Amino acid sequence: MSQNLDAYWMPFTANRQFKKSPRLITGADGMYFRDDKGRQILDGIAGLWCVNAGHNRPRIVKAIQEQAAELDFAPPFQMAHPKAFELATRLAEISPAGLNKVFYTNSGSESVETALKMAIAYHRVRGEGARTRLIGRERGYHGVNFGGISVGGMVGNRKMFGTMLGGVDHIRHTHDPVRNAYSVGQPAYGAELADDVERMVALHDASTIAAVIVEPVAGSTGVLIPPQGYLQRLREICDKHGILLIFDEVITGFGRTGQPFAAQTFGVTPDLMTVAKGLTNGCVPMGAVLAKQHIYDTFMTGPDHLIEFFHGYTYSAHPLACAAALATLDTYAEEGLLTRASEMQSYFAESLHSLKGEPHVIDVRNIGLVGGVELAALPGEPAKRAFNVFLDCWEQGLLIRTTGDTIALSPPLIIERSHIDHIIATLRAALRRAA
Ligand code: PXG
Ligand code: PLP
Repeated sequence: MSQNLDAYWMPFTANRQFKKSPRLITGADGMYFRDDKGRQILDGIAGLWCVNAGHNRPRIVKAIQEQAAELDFAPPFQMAHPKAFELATRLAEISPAGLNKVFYTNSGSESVETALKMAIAYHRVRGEGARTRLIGRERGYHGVNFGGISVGGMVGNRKMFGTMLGGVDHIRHTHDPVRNAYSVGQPAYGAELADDVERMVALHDASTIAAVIVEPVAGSTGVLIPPQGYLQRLREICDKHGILLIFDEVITGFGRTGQPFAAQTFGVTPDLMTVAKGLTNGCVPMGAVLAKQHIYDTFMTGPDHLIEFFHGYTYSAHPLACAAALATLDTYAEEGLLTRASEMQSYFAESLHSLKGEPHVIDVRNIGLVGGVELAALPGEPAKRAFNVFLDCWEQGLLIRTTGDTIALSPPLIIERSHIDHIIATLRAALRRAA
């Protein structure tokens, strides 16, 4: 290895372990990565839950190349370029009913910050400026910026960073391995956990609460599927108290759960929805917040030469990202990818659940083309067993993801049955080898 690995401080990475034995990806195509040794690696996680149409899709590559040659950048403040509007219209068309205003960001983390700020500002513009509290959920992941880690609920992402945002509280998570282990699809037990929002209201009063933010399916924290009726109940309670409901669909968006968005899969529409990742098939960084018409309208007051919402990014609606996103939506539409997970999910679920009974496996969870396999932790060494399985799979030419002792699978939506067979066989063998 001649390359100098010293200067790059890698994100969310065990830097020292990596630099001792680097895993370098040098190319990709369809379901596969290629590494620096020329090996083909089956991508079991769509890059990082983002390459939903598979890698290096020609239509998207071409759109980015052409856009780069035509318009490199256009300032997004007081200016725009046509593709920004075209994309917003296209996004509104596939989004849950009523979510028809699109605000652009560059990542999931920025989408979360944007949605939280929108929620607080919305109430203020309406004359309820005391509604500033934000309610998140234990084990939530909402990116890494200060708002996101404040409403998030993963201790490792929070404990190092001081006091974060004030005025934030959390409802309990829904993971219940005692009652729900090995559920296929939505678990039966736990809808009542949504009543925690009522407890928040009893404690803080609804007049101080701006919004509740949850992932419809929690991904990063270990694939937690919402119990039957849970999201419906959250919706009802938020409505009752005038609290905005934000769905963070950064992972679940763009077909992961079987419909374009999890809101549609579960039949519950939020007031604000954050997306990123699959929006551009992971090709160019981009995120967005989708808002209901009435939220947008609320801001459209005052003299019309004044800015209504003091927020935005230099790279909001970046031309390269818009071009990539439009070509991505074309690819999804042409190949029926936004509903393909609903066709593949029963085969995927059956294969995944066949891991029950393998060494160390204590739970298997699934929805659409998302799978979680939870392992018993090595005594005194949390996360190590799953990480060892990850390393073993990599050696065998399969990329998976681990969080704590849960293995997460979220393959590209172009996956075929033969790939599923290969993923499960490789994982099974790795589990049998694992200490
Ligand atoms: N919200 C949710 C629900 C996410 O899953 C973000 C926000 C932040 O997006 P950005 O683009 O700022 O990373 C995410 C990101 C994992 C993993 O292995 C998941 C994410 C990021 C990194 C790792 O589960 N999700
Ligand atoms: N920091 C400084 C000094 C800036 O001037 C800007 C943008 O103009 C930013 C941060 C924010 O950068 P971005 O808009 O890319 O998020």
